Amino acid sequence: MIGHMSDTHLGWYHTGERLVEREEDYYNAFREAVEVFIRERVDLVIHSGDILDTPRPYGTAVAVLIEGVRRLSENGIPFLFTLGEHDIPYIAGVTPYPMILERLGIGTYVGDGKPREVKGLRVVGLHKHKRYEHRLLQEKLEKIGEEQRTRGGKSVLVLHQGLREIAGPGAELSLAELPEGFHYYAMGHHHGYKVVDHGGGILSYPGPTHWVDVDESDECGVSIVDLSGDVPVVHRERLTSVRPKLRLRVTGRELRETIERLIQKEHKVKPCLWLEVEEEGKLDLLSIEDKLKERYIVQEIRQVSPRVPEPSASDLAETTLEVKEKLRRLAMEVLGHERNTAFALDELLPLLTDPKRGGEAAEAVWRYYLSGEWK
Ligand SMILES: [Mn+2]
Repeated sequence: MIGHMSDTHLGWYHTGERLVEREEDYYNAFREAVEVFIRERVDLVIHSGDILDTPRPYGTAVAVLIEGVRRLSENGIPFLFTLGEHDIPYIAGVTPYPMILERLGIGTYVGDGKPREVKGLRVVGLHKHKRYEHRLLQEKLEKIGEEQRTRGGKSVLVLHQGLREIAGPGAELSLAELPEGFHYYAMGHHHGYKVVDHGGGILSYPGPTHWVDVDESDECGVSIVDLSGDVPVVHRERLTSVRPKLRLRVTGRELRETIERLIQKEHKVKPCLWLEVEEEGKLDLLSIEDKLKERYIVQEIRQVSPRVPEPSASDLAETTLEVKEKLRRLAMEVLGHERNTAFALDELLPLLTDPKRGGEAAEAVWRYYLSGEWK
């Protein structure tokens, strides 16, 4: 029995000010996941990456991580992990924080492509590879696939990558690029729960232990994977500590009634709230927030024009794709090099547009320069 978790994002923090209450959400979900694994008596735990929310975390995040993994260790449960893009420092040669688990003797890093035997199970994995490292990733996957073909016994492949069949055309890999013959593919990176057949085995994303973005589901959990039969059985455990979230769009006329209804509701934990109000006239957004913040963590209250219809999800996806394509074409014209374009758009641009990570952009450029991939 494997306990499979991913994307715990410990040390999440709000842009600008520190929202301690929200930061705690990720610690609570992680602690609950550890207790679920102990209760379910799993033989080992696999973490598929994005353990931390930032490669430069608060000390609290590292302390919570160590405490949780130590609890597993004290219960005889080995902790195997790989690294996601949120765990990997942009400065080349710097040791990522989660590696401290190895130094303490309570965790085993499996993201280096070297197979390990743990309680009779063969586990091999890779850390997150960036889009401009695609060729390198393919080579490593091929090598892992070749080694696997000559092996018997139960085996698990651990990866932190997006798959086009699951996450859409923007993802780095397709299912066909993954080697066959593993019993279980323990995936991380995609923030949603997914189980599919692959290569004679089962591939699964448990999704995050706590949602991160407004669009993600607040039904989060971990997986208990039963490897005793020929085909693995994935059992889902919902985490009950996860903060509920609510996203509403109302007209100005419905506003008063909506606020009344919202503040009358009792909640065990304050839900996060996003509210859009369709109104032409002036709205006192601050007084709306004042009324709601007793019962909700108000993430955003926004006034929108009633004349602009809400774009459908498919409209949005299409526009986003068009913009992305155009951006890629323009960048190709200027840079004239596919890998440099991929670096600029997929690595550098997200850092430069994220107020929390903007400072890492220069380090990213150095890392890319030193990798020699730009040549
Ligand atoms: Mn993640």
